[in-house]
Amino acid sequence: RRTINVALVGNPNCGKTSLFNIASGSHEHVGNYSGVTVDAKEGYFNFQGYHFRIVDLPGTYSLSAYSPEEMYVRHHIINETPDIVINVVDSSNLERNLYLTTQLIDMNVRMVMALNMYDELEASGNTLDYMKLSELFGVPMVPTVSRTGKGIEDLFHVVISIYEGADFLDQKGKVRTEVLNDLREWHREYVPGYTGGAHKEEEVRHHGFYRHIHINHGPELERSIEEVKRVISENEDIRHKYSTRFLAIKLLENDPDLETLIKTLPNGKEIIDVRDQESRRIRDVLNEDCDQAITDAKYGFISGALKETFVDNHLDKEHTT
Ligand code: GDP
Ligand code: MG
Ligand code: K
Repeated sequence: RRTINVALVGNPNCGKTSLFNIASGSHEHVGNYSGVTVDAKEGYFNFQGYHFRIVDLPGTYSLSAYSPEEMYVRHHIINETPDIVINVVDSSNLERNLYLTTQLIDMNVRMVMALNMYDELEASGNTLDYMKLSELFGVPMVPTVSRTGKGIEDLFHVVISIYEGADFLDQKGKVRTEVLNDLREWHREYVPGYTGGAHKEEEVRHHGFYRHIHINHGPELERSIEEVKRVISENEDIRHKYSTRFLAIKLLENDPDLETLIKTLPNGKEIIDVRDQESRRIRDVLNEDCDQAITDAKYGFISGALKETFVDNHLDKEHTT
C-alpha cells in the first residue's frame, strides 16, 4: 500500500478543518505536532487502495515571512515536501483566496484546488466557469462542500491521479502506455470536464495532471525574476530543494527569511547585488516598489482570469466599491 502525503493549504475559514475531519474521520485521526506558536493536525485514512497522511495546516493569506502561520506553512511545504498540496479556497471569495494560489504556483508544488463552499457560490446566484479557470491557472479544480462531504471523493480521486501521473511518466515526461488505460478510466469517471473516449494522451494529461504554468508578472518583472533566478541557479543544492523562481520572486519582495538563507551561499553577495539592482530598475521603470509591483501583477492575473470565468449576478445591487 502506498502512502500519499497531502497538505491542506488555504486562507483562514475556507473549510480546511471541515475537509480534514471528513476525509480522515474522527476515529482515525491521530495527534498534533506543533511549532513554536502554531499547530498542525495530522490524520490518516485509506482510500482506493492508498494510504493517506493528511495535514491540516494553519490558515494563511500569503506565503511571505510576515506571520508565524505563513512561515510555518512555507517551511512545511519546503521541508516536509508533501506529495500533493490541496489548496482549499472559499469559492464565494475567490479573488482574495486565489492570491495564495499564485504563490503556490510560484513554489512549483503539485496541487489540486478544492473549490470549497461551492454551495454558497451556487446559492448566491453567481456563476463560475471553473473548467476554464482551471485551465487558466493550470491547476485541476474540484467543487466541494466540506460541511456535507460533497465532492470530497472526487477530490481525492484527482489527488490520486496527479500522484500517479508523476510516478508514471517516462523519462520524456510522457504517460507510460501501460498505465494510460487505467488513468483514462479514472478520468472518465472522476475528472470534471474530461470527455473520455478519445485516445489522446494530451487530453488525459491536460485534465488530470499537474501542468507547468507561470503566473505572468509582465515583461519588466519577468525580466528581473529571470535575472535573479539565473544567479540563484548556480547553487545546485538550492536548485534541488527550492523552486528557484519562488526564491527569486521572494527576494524581489525583500523577504527577510529567504534573504538570510541566500546570504549563506558562496555567491550570496552577488545574488543580493543583482536583486538590489533589479529592484532599483523596477522602481525606475514601473514607478513603484518591487514588492508592490509583484502583488499588483498577481492580482492583475487573478482579476483577468475571473473576468473571463466569473459572472457576478448581483453586481448592480451589492457592489458599491
Ligand atoms: P478552516 O478555518 O479553513 O479550518 O475552516 P473550518 O473548517 O473551520 O470552517 C469554517 C466555517 O465554514 C465552519 O463554520 C464550517 O462549518 C463552514 N464550512 C466549511 N466548509 C463549508 C462548505 O463547503 N460550505 C459551507 N456553506 N460552509 C462550510
Ligand atoms: Mg481550521
Ligand atoms: K527546483
